Amino acid sequence: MKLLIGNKNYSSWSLRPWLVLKHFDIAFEEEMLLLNGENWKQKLLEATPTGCVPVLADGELVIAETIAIIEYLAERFPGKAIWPVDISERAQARSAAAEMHAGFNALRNAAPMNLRASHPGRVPMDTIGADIARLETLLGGLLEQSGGPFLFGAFTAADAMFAPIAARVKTYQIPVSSCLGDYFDAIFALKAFKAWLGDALEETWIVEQDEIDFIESETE
Ligand SMILES: N[C@@H](CCC(=O)N[C@@H](CS)C(=O)NCC(=O)O)C(=O)O
Repeated sequence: MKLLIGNKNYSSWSLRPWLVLKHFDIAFEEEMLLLNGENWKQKLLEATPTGCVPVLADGELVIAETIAIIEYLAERFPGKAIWPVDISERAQARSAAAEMHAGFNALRNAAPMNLRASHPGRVPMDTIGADIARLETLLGGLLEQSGGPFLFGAFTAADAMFAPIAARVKTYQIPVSSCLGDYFDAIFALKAFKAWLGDALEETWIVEQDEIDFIESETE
């Protein structure tokens, strides 16, 4: 099984299935396709069905789209509890994951994942305030229900879906409640997340469109 991923510093979508594979101890190879450099988009289009990462290859089968990859892993490894075991919790987990996949656009656009950067206060709260409020309600409600440290107690794919939010909150020092702060700390403390972070911090590539200076210059 091979996962095609983007630069670890920036590729928030790649992080999600990578965390699932790593945390649940599923054997896989990884191959990085850079999101920068000469003809990077052309190379991505040639190597993937959608011109985007992540992509999972399992033998002849090629799966694009983060949610589809995670669902495939959950079905391929049914003993791993990638989603919560309880049917109601599983539905809640999938609902949260789908909401993350389809939404939070203001936060995603204004505050791209950039693990090695520190840009406290650079993201205007009037731009991302509604998304943060929704995260407080959604994640806060699930954490209250489970008692933490993860959304459904133990780490599941739902937490993998929100891991890049933890990264964004840290990079831009976005104010959140202590409940969400503790949750994001738990993600940062996860062995699999630390492994990704360690690799990301060693990268030196710049993906200009994911840098806050570039985003600010575009919105002026
Ligand atoms: N809907 C896709 C989104 C994937 C995505 O946007 N990946 C980014 C990297 S994090 C990408 O490939 N960007 C290249 C581009 O959009 O040209 C998914 O869920 O996997």
